[in-house]
Amino acid sequence: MLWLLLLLAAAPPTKVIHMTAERFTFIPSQVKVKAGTVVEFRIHSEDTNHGFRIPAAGINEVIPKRGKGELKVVFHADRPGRYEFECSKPCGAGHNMMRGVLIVEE
Ligand SMILES: [Cu+2]
Repeated sequence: MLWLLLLLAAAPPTKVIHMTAERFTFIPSQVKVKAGTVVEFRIHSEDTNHGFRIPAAGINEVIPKRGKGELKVVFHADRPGRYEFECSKPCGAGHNMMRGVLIVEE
């Protein structure tokens, strides 16, 4: 049993972020975590397909349209900084404004 406790103690903290995507916004559009956190985004759409891209992290995934489940993306937020994210699937007139930021604090 001791090894299990040690394993749990060593595991980095995970933070689940539930996010909604809809024309033309992410809710929440600003997320703050502490450096060293494993961030697990769970994103569902309220309308059409959207994309979820974090260019600085090389992440680019599709958020399925409403009713078709959610996107799960895991990001190891090891380094402090601002990580902009954006919709990467053309979704209408406001597509280019559909963005947000993950702030990783020291
Ligand atoms: Cu879009």
